[in-house]
Amino acid sequence: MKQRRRSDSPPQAAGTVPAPRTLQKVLIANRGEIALRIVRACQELGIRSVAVYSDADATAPHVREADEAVHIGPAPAAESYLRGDHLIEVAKRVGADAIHPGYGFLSEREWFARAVRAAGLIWIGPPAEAIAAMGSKTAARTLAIAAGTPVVPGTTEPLRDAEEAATIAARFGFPVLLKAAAGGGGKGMRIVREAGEIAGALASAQREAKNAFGDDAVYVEKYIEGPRHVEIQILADQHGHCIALGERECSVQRRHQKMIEEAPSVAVTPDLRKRMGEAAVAAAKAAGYVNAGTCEFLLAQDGQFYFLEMNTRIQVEHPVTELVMGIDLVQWQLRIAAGEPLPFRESPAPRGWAIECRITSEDPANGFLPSTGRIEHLQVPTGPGVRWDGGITRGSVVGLSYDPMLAKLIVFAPDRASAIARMERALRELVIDGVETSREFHLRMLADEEFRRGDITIQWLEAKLPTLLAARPPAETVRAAAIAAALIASADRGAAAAPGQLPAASPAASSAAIAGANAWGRKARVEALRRG
Ligand code: MV4
Repeated sequence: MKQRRRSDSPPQAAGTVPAPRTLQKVLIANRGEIALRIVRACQELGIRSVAVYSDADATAPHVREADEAVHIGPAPAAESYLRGDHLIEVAKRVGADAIHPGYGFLSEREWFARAVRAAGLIWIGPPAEAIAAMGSKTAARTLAIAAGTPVVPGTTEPLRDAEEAATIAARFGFPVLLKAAAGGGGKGMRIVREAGEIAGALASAQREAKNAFGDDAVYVEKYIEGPRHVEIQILADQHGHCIALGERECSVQRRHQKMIEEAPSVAVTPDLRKRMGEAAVAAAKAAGYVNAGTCEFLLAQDGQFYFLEMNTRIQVEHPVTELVMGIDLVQWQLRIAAGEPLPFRESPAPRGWAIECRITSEDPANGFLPSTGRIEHLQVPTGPGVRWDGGITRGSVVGLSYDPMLAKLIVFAPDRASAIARMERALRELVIDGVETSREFHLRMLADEEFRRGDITIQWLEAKLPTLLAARPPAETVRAAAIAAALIASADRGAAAAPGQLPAASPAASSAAIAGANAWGRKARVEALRRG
């Protein structure tokens, strides 16, 4: 077990806000950009941070920036970041008094929250009971109904058979949606548009639910056509105060993976924000919620909103809320866990506009296949209103062991149009060489007229995909490709390079360096070919 300690980091640097006294040292049971985000929050509060890392992450930014780092095992998450028992042991050994789980991995495992508490450590998240209450979709629905939070018309009891399913569907009217009670992420979901389809749909939904969750319970909801996905951020302290922090518009998604998020939503008026906020707070209070959490809603075309589920963790897209609300959510997770009361009783109004693009190592031109490799070059966008929450540096190796999200690019501007312009500028500044990324695809989405009008639903991206992929590459990509193609052609013809302009000594080596070994050159050739 390797352990590193930094000597240049005093427990509390001058000028920082005093650390909540009960939190002196936090173990971060995560990796990548969110682990680094939590390290930064700890530093600003004068709290010591302990990173953990697998074989694949020994030189990762979250490891480098934390005060201490502990090696926890091989690359596969099941043998490292998911080893809850081991992580608790490590926390005890290094003298941490708390564990922050980030998102994904162990963040929503009820047993882990319980085990952390049982070990005498502070869990920086909601109570295990609240995680459990929101873990089952039908239990969450029952809880929301009791709290007066609107849910989609439907049932809360598992269906017994196809006959019962048909009777209930007829009552709510087609189309209906069959959903797995233990579900999430769209698994075990079937749209049923007419009575004849229901028996087959029920059987396949039950089979899929059984395989995915070990539980074949399936229930019925009215199917909402063409809604937006709008979620409400909440913060709840240990003293019974819970506030809503406005909405995030998360409709731009593909296969349940969000690609762009923004705050506020073009579809949410101050009155709707107030009603959705109250609905989210009521559901959270009914679950005994403490810490940061998010209620997911469908916002239908007629303006009705329906509670779907609650995410009992900090979410990937939390920065857009931080920017428009002027609140550091991760700092507040730490302060709440330390017992500090929330300083406000009323929901603040959002100010300005924030947009986030999830930069992934996926190749949109190739069915979003994960792309692997070494980051050979990285130029991070900067300048007014730009924030980069990233987990990579030059030299990082992107493999297949973890999620393909490399970083989040977030912008903040006075209004939506200027936020879009700022994001386009920032995406153009961004250079990632070595793996394929979603960068250019993000530029294509932002250029779309419907997106620019805010005219988006949860179906928008998947419906637009063929058009977006067929679109001409952006002008600056074509220009770069043309220049690269000219250089390559020149080198291929054996022309002598001007001194200092090409990386290698001989024309043949130059050609190889640009065309083969250099991923940028390769990409340029592809772009140049695509033009022709
Ligand atoms: C729905 C729905 C339409 N009507 N429920 C997808 C995953 C799960 N969290 C809930 N989901 C949906 N539930 C009714 N009654 C449409 C979806 C849905 C969806 C919701 C949020 C974000 C993206 C989505 C993509 C496809 C379907």
